[in-house]
Amino acid sequence: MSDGTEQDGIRCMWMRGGTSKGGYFLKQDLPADSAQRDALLLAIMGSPDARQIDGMGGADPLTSKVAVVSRSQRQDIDVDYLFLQVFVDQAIVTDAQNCGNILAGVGPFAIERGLVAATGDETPVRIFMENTGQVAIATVATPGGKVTYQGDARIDGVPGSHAPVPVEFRDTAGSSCGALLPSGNARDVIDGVAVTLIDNGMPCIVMKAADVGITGYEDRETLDADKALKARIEAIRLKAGPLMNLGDVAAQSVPKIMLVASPRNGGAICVRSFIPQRAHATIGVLGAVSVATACLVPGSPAAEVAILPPGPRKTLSVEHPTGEMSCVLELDEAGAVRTAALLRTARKLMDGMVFP
Ligand code: NQM
Repeated sequence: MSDGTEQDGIRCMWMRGGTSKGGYFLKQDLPADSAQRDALLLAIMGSPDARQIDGMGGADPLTSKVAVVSRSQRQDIDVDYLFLQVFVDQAIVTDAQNCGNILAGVGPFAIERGLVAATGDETPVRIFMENTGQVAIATVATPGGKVTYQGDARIDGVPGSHAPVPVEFRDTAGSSCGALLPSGNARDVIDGVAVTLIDNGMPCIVMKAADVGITGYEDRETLDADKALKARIEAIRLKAGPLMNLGDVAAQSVPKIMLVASPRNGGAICVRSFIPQRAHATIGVLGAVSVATACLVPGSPAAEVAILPPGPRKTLSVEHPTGEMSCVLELDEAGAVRTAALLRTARKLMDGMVFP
């Protein structure tokens, strides 16, 4: 730690989960007091510092993430998972959002740490997402009763192939905002821009890219360099916070911003997301579920540009800067999303002690 005191190492596993990366800890290995825990995690990541040079963070919100995992006391649940976003250049650690990418590593981590017993060649792990009180089921490849990270599954944004980790979400509507459409509207207008305020696992503001002066097909670097665009969408975000029951979101990592355009590569929708001040290299998992759900809301800006497949079980390919993410949405009779399923992969990178 920067105060010069020698600290003992803390047991942790570093993993890639989906297109994100971070530290995975057993809850019992971290301080119970959340202020102490957060100070420790800031020191471990090297925050606040734009380069995170004195820590493990990768100078990007996507690589400055933490999973805290414990055996669950809940019925029909194996483990509890708390996600923490450690800001890169501010001394903030927030639990105000889920992360479906880091979630992909929770099942393998739980089995490796002995919290869950492997049940054959595949082990379903039922995970309670403490941030929002919802459940995800991740299926981990466990040939011969042992976790493997090797396999043939490919996800855009990650080189190579790995063992598949299919993840299913249930009842994610209103995870943080209390309702799928927290303002009660399919369409609101903020600063002259038509938006859908939506939360199907991740609070998002969905608007047409063209309405804020871009095509929606730009790469991450171009978007990150566009200061005028960033100022404009941040102003919209700050006004959307109270409408989404999130209050003042100036120091929050939610809501995310989703700029949508017509698909170009045979998908359902094309998205450029901001999380929320930096452009995403791909798209978040629950962010993709939320934006795919917005495409199904009649009258929404997303519905105007989306191309939807027919039927009650829809595979919506969400195009992003480096490929696509396919969300399989199962609808009920009323057309509401009942379950959402996605394919992720994960990989153990390091297992040992980390020094704050
Ligand atoms: O939306 C980034 C990520 C995420 C979150 C972010 C995520 C999700 O790509 O479920 O995965 O939106 O901050 O890891």
